Amino acid sequence: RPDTDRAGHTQTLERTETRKPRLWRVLLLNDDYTPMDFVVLVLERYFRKTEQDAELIMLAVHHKGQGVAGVYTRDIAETKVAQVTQLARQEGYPLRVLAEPEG
Ligand code: NFA
Repeated sequence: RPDTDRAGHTQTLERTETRKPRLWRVLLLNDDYTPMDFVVLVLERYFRKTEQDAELIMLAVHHKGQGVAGVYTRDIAETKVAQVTQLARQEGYPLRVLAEPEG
């Protein structure tokens, strides 16, 4: 659609419907070296889990290989991946964190 008419006047089209953004899962992957306490701390600090929920999620990742830390819009999910990866590397841990689209 051109944004001006033949006279050069700006054309507008109102839209009243909004669409929900696609959501992204942030996944934690298991490894043999990252301490369990560090994974729990990450889940509490970056994903706002209670200590009890954080422990359950950490153990699920430990036993099943991966698990969902949280679900966010793309920018927020990518920021959490970057922040957690940076902290893990700073501490010398190989923890892998990634975001994948839901649905
Ligand atoms: N498997 C790690 C250990 O035994 C703990 C861990 C859990 C690491 C979840 C990464 C993710 N120390």
